[in-house]
Amino acid sequence: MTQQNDSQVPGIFDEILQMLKSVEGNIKNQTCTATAQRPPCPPGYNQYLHHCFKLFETRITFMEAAAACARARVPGGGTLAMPQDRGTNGFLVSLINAKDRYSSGDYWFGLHDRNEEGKWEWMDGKALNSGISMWGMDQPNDIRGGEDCASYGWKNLWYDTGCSRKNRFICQVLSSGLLLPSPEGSVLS
Ligand SMILES: [Ca+2]
Repeated sequence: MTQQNDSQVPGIFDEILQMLKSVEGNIKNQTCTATAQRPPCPPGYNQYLHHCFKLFETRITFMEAAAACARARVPGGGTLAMPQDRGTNGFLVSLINAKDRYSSGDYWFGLHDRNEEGKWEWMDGKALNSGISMWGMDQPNDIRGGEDCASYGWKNLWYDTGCSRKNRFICQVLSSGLLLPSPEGSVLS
C-alpha cells in the first residue's frame, strides 16, 4: 500500500504541473490577444472597410488640407479622402450629413486635375474611373480655367473648385492594428 501511494504522488504532481502550464499558456494567449486588439482607427476617425475617415471643420486650401492629412500620426501618414468606389463615397456623404444635415458640403477630398487639365486623378496618382464618379450637374466645368481641385458641394455631389479656395476637408488613414499609439488622444486637432 505504502509503495503504491508513493508511486502515485509524482503522478499527481505531474498532473498539477500540467494544469498550471495550461493555465499559464491561456493567460499568455489572452495577454497577446489584448495587446493586438488596438482600436482600428485613431480618435475621431470613422472606419469603413480598410480605411478610417475624419471630417475637419477648419477651412484651408486644398494643398494645406493635403498637408494636414499627411501629418496624421500613423505609419505613412494620411491623405485627403479618396472615395474610389460608390460604397466609400456613400459613407463619406453619410458622415457629412451626420455633421451638418443641411450643409452643401464644401469639403475637400483627394481628387484633382492639377497636373493636366481634364485628367482627374486621386492623391495616390490613380486615374479617376469615370464610371464611378459622382459629379454634380455640368461638373467638372473648370470655370475660368481655374478649378482643378474636387470638393463635395451641393447635395454632396462632386464639384471642381479653385484649389486656393478655403474649404473644410476629409482625411483618410489606413485602419488596422498598424496604427501607432496616440498619447495626446488625437491625431489632428
Ligand atoms: Ca480643371
